[in-house]
Amino acid sequence: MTVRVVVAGAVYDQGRLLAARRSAPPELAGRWELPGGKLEPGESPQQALVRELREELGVETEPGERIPGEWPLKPGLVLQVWTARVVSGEPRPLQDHDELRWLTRHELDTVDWLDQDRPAVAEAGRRLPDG
Ligand code: 9L3
Ligand code: MG
Repeated sequence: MTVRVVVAGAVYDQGRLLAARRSAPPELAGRWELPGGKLEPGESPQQALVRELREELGVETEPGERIPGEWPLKPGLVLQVWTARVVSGEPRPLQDHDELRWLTRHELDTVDWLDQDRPAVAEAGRRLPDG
């Protein structure tokens, strides 16, 4: 079976991590995630991430490093996470999300993350300042 990659962004700004609340599909609505989506054929993970964050949040971003690890989503689909920073624009929930929050390290547990994102969020949180 070909495994497709979903790439998500650990988007940092001023010592905080961006969390996005899904509005779709119904079974995921209300849960929080690191924003992103599926690689299109021929795209690198970084290209896909930049495109997804542009489509979903209306911002231009610069990908950084990959957060080590790969997390299964469902059969044939795995999650990879890259750090990113916003280089222009202010993130807004344009599609698939209805709320965004910037969380400090101490606030990471205040939203109901998708189960599948939790290990990646924990790893991403280690890169936040102690504050
Ligand atoms: N998914 C899980 N965690 C994430 C992302 C971006 C996506 N951080 C799951 C939700 C969907 C699938 O991957 O089942 C495809 O995501 P999308 O293209 O609907 O964002
Ligand atoms: Mg998406």
